[in-house]
Amino acid sequence: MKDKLDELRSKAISELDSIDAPSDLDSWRVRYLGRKSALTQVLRGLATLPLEEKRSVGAAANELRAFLEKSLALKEESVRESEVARSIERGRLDVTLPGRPPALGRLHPATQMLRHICDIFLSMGFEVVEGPDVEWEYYNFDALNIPPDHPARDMWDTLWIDFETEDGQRPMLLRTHTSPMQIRVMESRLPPVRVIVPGKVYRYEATDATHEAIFYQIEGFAVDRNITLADLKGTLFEFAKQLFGEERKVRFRCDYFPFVEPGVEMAIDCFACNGAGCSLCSGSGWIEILGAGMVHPDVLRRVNYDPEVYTGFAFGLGVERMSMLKYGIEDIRLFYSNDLRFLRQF
Ligand code: FA5
Repeated sequence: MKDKLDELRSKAISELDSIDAPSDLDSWRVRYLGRKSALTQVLRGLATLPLEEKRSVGAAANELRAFLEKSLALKEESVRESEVARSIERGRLDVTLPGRPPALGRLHPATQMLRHICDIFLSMGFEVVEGPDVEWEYYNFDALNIPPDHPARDMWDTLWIDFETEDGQRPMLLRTHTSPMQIRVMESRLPPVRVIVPGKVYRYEATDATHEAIFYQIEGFAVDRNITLADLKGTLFEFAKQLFGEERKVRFRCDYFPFVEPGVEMAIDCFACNGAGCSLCSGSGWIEILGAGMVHPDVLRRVNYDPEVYTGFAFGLGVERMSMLKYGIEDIRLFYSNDLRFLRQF
């Protein structure tokens, strides 16, 4: 058996030496190391040999296998090198050509806007906090003065999670807004708080040019002694100036959200028509950009903040909508349709 292995070794090596094309290396590998090769047959047949012979033949066959594998690897390398050398000689490979630049990715336009808005509020002393996308009904609704059966629940078309408690309730959902984080943050710390919460929100609604089912919001709120509506207006006015430019006018009007009192909506004058009225602003001259208000005393009481001592403001804005306004994007669905012609513009 030993002689047979020696013979195999010298035959394999002399054939390997004579190879100079990569395709021949593959057939050599099949012939000498493949499943049907003589060496593999020897290794498979070890079990039938007497113990002594099994040991010595096994060791020799394994050593030969390792030797052939190593020789093949060395040969592959030298064949590759001589291929390159031949290509250079023939002038087919020009090593002086500049390399191909690797394709660089970039931040998604929604992420860019999200970071930009966070930076504006960070510069005003706000802190960034994040919260869960899968939320309890309590935080998304009840704690925000929206009990079951309250008609305000219709303002947020909800995706409920298929999870049932022992008493048959289904209290888990995908958050419809970032406002639940008002409660979570206030529950976990004492005033003063000044926080912004960027994150994804989910709504069970049909998409159109201005509505997505999954989009980003940024919540902001501040609670302390003596915070007034003037602080809310001042903060949001400064934000709009930094994002949209000095020349934009801002308008506050009453609006309804159950967790603020009073509630307001903020609009900027339409940048397309400068307030004259056009199709973008539906002829009104104004474009609504966010909802806001003074934190409702019942919300403060629920987290054990004394509304006689502390007051606060809160606001919530849609990130993609801000990009649409700033860059004149006409359809929100462009953000998530993965069209590189759109994405590469940012
Ligand atoms: C809210 O979600 C309130 N939580 C905002 C709030 C916070 C009010 C704190 C008061 C105090 P609303 O549903 O209007 O409100 O959404 C807020 C913003 O999200 C809107 O102004 C808009 O910019 C954006 N938005 C709403 N629905 C969509 C949608 N389907 N697609 C994209 N953006 C949306």
